[in-house]
Amino acid sequence: MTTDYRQMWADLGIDLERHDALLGALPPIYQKAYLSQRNRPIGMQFFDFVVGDIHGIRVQELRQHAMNGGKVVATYCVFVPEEIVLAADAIPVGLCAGTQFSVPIAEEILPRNTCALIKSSFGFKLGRICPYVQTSHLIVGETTCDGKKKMFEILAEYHPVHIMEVPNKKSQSSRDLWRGEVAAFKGVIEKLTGNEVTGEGLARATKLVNERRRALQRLYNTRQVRPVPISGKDALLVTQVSFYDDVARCVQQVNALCDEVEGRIAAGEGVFPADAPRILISGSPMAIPNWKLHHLLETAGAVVVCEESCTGTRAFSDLVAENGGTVQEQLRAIADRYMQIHCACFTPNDERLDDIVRLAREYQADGVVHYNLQFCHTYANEAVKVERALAEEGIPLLRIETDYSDEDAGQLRARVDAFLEMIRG
Ligand code: BJ8
Repeated sequence: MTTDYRQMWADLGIDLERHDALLGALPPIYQKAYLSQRNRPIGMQFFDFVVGDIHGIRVQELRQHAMNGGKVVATYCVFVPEEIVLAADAIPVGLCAGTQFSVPIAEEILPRNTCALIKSSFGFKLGRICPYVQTSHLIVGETTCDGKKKMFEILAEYHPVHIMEVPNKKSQSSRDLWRGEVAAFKGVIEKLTGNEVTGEGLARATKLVNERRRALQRLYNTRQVRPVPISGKDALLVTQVSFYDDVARCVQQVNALCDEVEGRIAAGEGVFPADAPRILISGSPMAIPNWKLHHLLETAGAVVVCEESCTGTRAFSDLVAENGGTVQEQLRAIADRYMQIHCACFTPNDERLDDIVRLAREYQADGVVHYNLQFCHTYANEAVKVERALAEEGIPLLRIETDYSDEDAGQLRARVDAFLEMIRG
């Protein structure tokens, strides 16, 4: 890191001592989880660089945008429509919330028996250790789960927050409510930026975000073949980085990576032996730098071939219709696309069960690992139905409930080993 960044971090109000400790902890973890992998695609070098420079150039870009009068809008959930933010010439940035580092800071205020994702995100703000939060002019929260919803109320004491109401059902009245929330969000963003969200702006932003979705879909499709040409860890990292990198640059880098990985497929090259157990992970999102489960599985001889998760297929599966039209028509198309996200906050949520079974088939998964962050009650309860749906199809399931700490590493290792042993028969 250059000294220029230190000045920038200081200007952003970062607690430099804590921040040094955070950045000091990352390289050995990354070395162990990522750089030690063999036969990685060359295209991953860009993503290695992004992680190595995690609070550097990208923060500088956002800060430059802010100094030029632009706005930065931070989010924690794939329900927040980026298209509207981009259409107003603001920059959306998905905040990370995947590290144990910020959890004890959050526990000074939040109850301990809260999901790690909530505590991690809150701790980043409370401890002033995330330059992305500090750069942002607005955090957009949502009502997807009770813990998050109430955390955002407290977060609003420290940072400007807008909360979108995500309904809990997919009935017509819920859809109407959500359309209203999306329309109101346009007003919030216009007020923040002073820019009007026009039909042209929305069409341009929709096309751009769809391009990123298509690029990620393309990457995921390469994981359906055997032997798999890219590790699950690498694919997860690409998705994680896509939340905060510049959208156009991300599209270009992911497509370049796909060119290379598709070349591997044509040459029959894989990163794991063809008979390595293939695992679909389903459940709670894995915000950067949460690589815990992937690392565990892939160092036990399995390969993760897909994530049915908001840091996976739920982030990019559906496109917004690019039909143009009036601002109202486009907002409606945007709202309707986001209502297709099958988060466990919905009841009923049978579409998610169908997705899991379909993805297990498409990705030739030998087993599914249901990943549940401790104290995430929606996913934990929905896992009961996931288990039944998979049992009907004869697909083995392992349910993992964990947090960001390493305290349960030994126990998880034993359970993963036993699961893989069972799959290998
Ligand atoms: S659309 S999955 S990103 S809410 S914070 S629900 S882990 S207890 S993150 Fe999510 Fe949006 Fe849904 Fe996706 Fe559970 Fe924790 Fe709540 Fe969480």
